[in-house]
Parts: sequence; structure tokens; C-alpha cells
Amino acid sequence: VPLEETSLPLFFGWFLLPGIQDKVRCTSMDFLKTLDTLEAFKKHLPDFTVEAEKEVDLEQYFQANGVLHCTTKFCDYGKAEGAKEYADKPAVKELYGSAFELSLSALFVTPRTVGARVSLSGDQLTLWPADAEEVVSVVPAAATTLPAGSRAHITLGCAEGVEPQQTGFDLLEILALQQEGQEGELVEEMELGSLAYYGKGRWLLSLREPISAQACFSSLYG
Ligand code: 2AM
Repeated sequence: VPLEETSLPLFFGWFLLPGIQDKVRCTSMDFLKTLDTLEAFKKHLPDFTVEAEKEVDLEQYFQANGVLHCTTKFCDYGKAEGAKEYADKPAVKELYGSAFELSLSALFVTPRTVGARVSLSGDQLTLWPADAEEVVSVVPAAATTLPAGSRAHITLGCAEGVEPQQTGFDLLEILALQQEGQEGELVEEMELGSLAYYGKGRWLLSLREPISAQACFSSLYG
């Protein structure tokens, strides 16, 4: 009996190949290392952490775990809504095990998560579930105004006690602000790109050169 007939995975997604995982981790570390030394970051530190700390070491603050990936559909072994329908989609079956080039266009940091925004191509959007942005209770603007694929991201780290799915919500929140016309306060031109501040401890670094990341579309049973 094929495995897919007995159970569904924890999630489907694109899993970064080992070499590019190292590169993305290093880029993210470099960014965090620089960010927490910037005067602008120190100025907004009270937005970032509730504790009356003078400094924060961002590399320590976020915990990374597991293989870097961009979740398409969280199935929770079949318990999540739409899991079976997703697994049965022709595109999912056809492209399972195929290689893709993901484009990482931005890095973002909030008091809860650090992640990379993934800008999906038309091809890649065929694997994107229609309901991914329907998180009205968490980010009200997301479902109505943001295009499909907006939530696509790679979680690079979470603060203690924060669930990984928070990374997607944090990204949607920033994109919803942009959609409303809030450009963010341009803080600094960094080597990697331009850094903008969106209030409440939310930082977005738009990469000058998007990172092209080889990834395999697959699933994790965990
Ligand atoms: P992430 O995609 O933001 O990193 C296993 O927990 C993986 O599934 C993680 O990568 C996690 O978050 C994602 N995940 C967990 N719960 C989820 C949910 N309810 N919706 C979407 N993705 C979820």
C-alpha cells in the first residue's frame, strides 16, 4: 500500500538543498549581527522586547530548528482542513520530488520571528493552496487584499515559546501595511539591501539581489 494512501504528511513544501541552506543561514546571521548594532534598532528596542533590556543579541534571541523549507500546505497528518484535497491536486502529484528555484526577495525580523520572504513564480503558485492567505482572525487584511502566495516564507528562527506558523502571520502583517500605503520608515541602505521599519519591532530588509535557492518539492512526515 503506498504511503500516501495510509496517511498524509505533517506538511508539504519546498525543502532547500544543503548548500543553499548554509548560505541562507549565513546571510540571515550576518543580517541579525548587523541589525542589533544599528542605532535605529537600539532606538526602537522597547518595541522589540518588553523587558527593560538595554541590548539584545538577536543571534541568541532566535532559535533555529530543522531543515530550511517553505511550507505550501500544513496537513497535520490529514487533520488540517483541505489536507486531502491538496494532496490529491494533480500539480502536487506531478511535481512531487521535482527541483525548483525559489527566489528569496526579503528578510524580516519581528519580536517573534525571523524569516525570508519567498516570491513565487507562476509555476510555483500552482502548488500554493488557495486558502493560505485566509487568516482573517490573525491578519484581517490578508485574505481580501493580498495576492495568493503572499504568505510564502522560510522560517529562519523563532523567539522562545513562539510557534513557527507565526512567521507567515508576521510577514502578512508587514505586507498588509505596505498594501495600505505604509512604506515603512527607510532606515538604512545596507550591503544586502534597504532596511525599513514598520513599527512594533517589525523590520524588513528588501534584498538588492534576491537569493536564488534550489529546493525540492516534497513532504515531511516528521
Ligand atoms: P512555517 O511554515 O511558518 O515555518 C511544521 O510545523 C511546519 O508547518 C512549520 O514549518 C510551520 O510553520 C508549518 N505550520 C505549522 N502549523 C501551521 C499552520 N496551522 N498553517 C500553516 N503552516 C503551519
